Amino acid sequence: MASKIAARIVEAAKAHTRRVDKYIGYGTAGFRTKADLLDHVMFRVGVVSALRSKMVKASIGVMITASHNPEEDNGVKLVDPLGEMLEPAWEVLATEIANLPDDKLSESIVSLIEKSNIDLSTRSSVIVGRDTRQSSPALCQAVIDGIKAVEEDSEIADFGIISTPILHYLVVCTNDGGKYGDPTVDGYVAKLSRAFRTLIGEDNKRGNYEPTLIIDGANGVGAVISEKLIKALDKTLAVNLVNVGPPGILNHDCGADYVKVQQREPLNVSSDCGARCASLDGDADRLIYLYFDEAGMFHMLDGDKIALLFAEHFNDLLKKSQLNLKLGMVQTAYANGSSTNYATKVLNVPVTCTPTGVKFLHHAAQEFDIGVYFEANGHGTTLFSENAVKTIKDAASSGGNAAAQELAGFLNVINSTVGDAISDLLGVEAILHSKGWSIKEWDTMYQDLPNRLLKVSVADRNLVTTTDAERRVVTPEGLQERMDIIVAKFKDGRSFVRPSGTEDVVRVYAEADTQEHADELGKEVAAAVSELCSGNCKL
Ligand code: G16
Repeated sequence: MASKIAARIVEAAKAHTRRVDKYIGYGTAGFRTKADLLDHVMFRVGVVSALRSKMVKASIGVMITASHNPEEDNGVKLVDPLGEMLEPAWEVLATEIANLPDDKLSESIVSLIEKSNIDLSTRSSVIVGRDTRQSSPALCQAVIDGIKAVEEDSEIADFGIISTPILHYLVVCTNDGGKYGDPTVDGYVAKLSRAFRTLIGEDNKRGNYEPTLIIDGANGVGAVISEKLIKALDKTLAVNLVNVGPPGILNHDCGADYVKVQQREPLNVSSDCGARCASLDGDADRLIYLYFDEAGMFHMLDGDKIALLFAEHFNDLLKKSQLNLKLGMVQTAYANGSSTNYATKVLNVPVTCTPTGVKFLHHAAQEFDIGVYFEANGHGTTLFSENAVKTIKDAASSGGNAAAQELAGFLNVINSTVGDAISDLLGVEAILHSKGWSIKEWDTMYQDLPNRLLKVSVADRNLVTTTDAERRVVTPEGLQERMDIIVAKFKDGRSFVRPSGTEDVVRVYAEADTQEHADELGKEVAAAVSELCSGNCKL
């Protein structure tokens, strides 16, 4: 049976031959590179997803997206049955299969089926989604061809253009028989908007909170979903949606990554706009807030500020409701030093540091009853343990505990399956409303240490290896020692470097007491990386 399926796959693969011998790895968020290199990878991912589905006897998700990357890139992420990222051992298998020469495919598929004990009689079930990139429909077809090569009548639910978080949501709802929500896009929008409206109640204006918001849709799927959401919110929140297309300019001078890295406003948002703005990224899993003050100065509230807003509010609600649940936070090395200080010293909330990649943060957040995890780039969510969900719901339903009822409301607004810009946005708005805060009051919770992110193009970014949650360099030899000397010159200086898992660059992070010093520190470290890896530095 295994060899029969392998023969079918080899036959179908003739329409998706491996025309490039560039090695393509499973990076921070799946396979990601230039779209025109990905046809054979997509076909093989389709094969892997169908086999994985048979093995786990559940629906698997496949999302075609390169998220924050430019339009010409594309990629694919695989989602396991509980909505979590693909199991690491299968990342390795998928990478092996994606990079095999065509004539080795058969042998490798047979060995995968036999070694993993895959029950071939189970019907494959795969849920597929894609972002708005022009290359996505053809790459999606390659995935579907791969799924069908394994089994012609596989169950394929092709949802077309959806956000990455919606794909995760659909996988969870499909596998749990609809307990988490209705497994449709409308079900997702209805669930979140209903929960938000319940939290806000009758009066959508409170204290200094104004229910008006600009959403920067990054010219991508975030704009598509926001349009649906705006209708469903029914004026509870008045939204002015900008950067809604046309196709081909995804993330161009807009979106969460642009705002975070360039530390400036996106296109079509200006200093006289007078409102707070939420920027989404290309697949709507990241969120960054921004505003201009009375003097016209730009301010950015990134993933750290969002995490602290959630952590502070949940901490407060836990105290008020007298529920004995352990709250914790998870960050990466990119977290601003001030945010970690605020969490540990002011809120007394424990903070775990993991390597970059939401899969690591998600895992670490499961250690707490309520685990708030965010990367500084705006990618994150809050996890509630089974015990937390039960404790909160019990307290809320017994009556008279307003804080527990509010916490219960957040259980429905938050998409715990993965970082979700739309759900996070509604969470932020609900908290600001609850506190009666303007964005400025939120911003003054703590002051960020000035920082700078740089990219260095090098011949081989994998020359750089790291340890200690990416905070120390192991190779190239001598780089960490050079960095230690440079960092010591700057007051409050901190810097680290790591190879990107989504772009062909080495990333450099620097923070110091002033912006000028952070910029200088970043440049000096980038120059050292460039010299030791023979590359060139660019912003
Ligand atoms: C992905 C990952 C994030 C990661 C980001 C950048 O985000 O999901 O966890 O922070 O890539 O990764 P790197 O620095 O390795 O390039 P997205 O939104 O692009 O899918």
